[in-house]
Amino acid sequence: MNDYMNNFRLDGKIALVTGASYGIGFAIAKALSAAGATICFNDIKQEFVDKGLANYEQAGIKAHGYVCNVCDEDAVNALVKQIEEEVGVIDILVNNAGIIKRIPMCEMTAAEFRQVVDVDLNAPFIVAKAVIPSMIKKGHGKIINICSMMSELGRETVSAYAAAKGGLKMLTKNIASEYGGYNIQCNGIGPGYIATPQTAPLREVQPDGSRHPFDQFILAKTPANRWGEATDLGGPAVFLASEASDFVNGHILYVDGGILAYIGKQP
Ligand code: NAP
Ligand code: GCO
Repeated sequence: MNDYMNNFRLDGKIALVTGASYGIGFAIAKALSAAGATICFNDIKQEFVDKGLANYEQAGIKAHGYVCNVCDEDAVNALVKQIEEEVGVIDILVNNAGIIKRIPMCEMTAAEFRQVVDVDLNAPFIVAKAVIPSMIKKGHGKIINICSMMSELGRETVSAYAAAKGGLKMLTKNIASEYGGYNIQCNGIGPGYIATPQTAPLREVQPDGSRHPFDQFILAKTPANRWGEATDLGGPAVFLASEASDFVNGHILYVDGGILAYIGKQP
């Protein structure tokens, strides 16, 4: 293999991808595995972890699955300790686990707002805080936070999610600033609109067989004129997890088909 391309390899590296039984996390984990990484992932329930393990096995990947709610700091610290004992020190963290609640702000309860922020912002803080000390000892580390279009833009009904993902963008920059000197690079990936269970409600075929209005809206806003696939995120994740990006720090890499660059197709 061309020696330069070895910079994109992850052989010997251990990756923790949170919430990666399916969806974007699963696609990113598959790509990291294809580049040589050993995959660890978690989900909230054993049932989902088991389904995830089956998905990885079907993809020919021997992953390590754990039950852990990323909002629970004690559980996260125990998870990282268990991974270090059973698999090894985590070289790559992908903070992927996330939820969204689509509720008009004035109808959203404070508890619902806090729940979204807890998973989408507080948890990435908790998990990053748990893995950084060992990364410092090891002399390197990669942290990739899964941000969003809503790290830059707002829209109706996603106030909590946008606040959390906007905060996650700045947490990414702050981790990069605070720990870059330890050879830890912290960057974000900002997916556009990706076809996963999380966005399924936005793509439901209408009773008359037409596309969901939001589906049509996104196609008009996307130069690529398509929804993203979770697999579109694999290459960017491998790049940010690899030595090829050792001088990239505090950057949010938008993988959005051009949405953020485009005013939108004229109706
Ligand atoms: P998804 O299909 O809803 O999957 C989310 C995953 O996170 C699930 O495996 C879920 O586990 C897990 N999770 C949720 N809360 C958790 C918790 N407290 N502890 C542990 N795991 C938890 O979402 P996705 O579309 O793959 O999105 C993944 C990430 O990308 C999220 O951060 C999302 O905000 C972000 N994102 C998505 C899009 C998109 O268009 N899809 C675009 C930009 C950013 P359970 O199955 O147990 O709930
Ligand atoms: C929504 C969508 C988006 C995507 C993604 C876009 O309701 O607007 O769920 O928020 O999930 O975050 O980048």
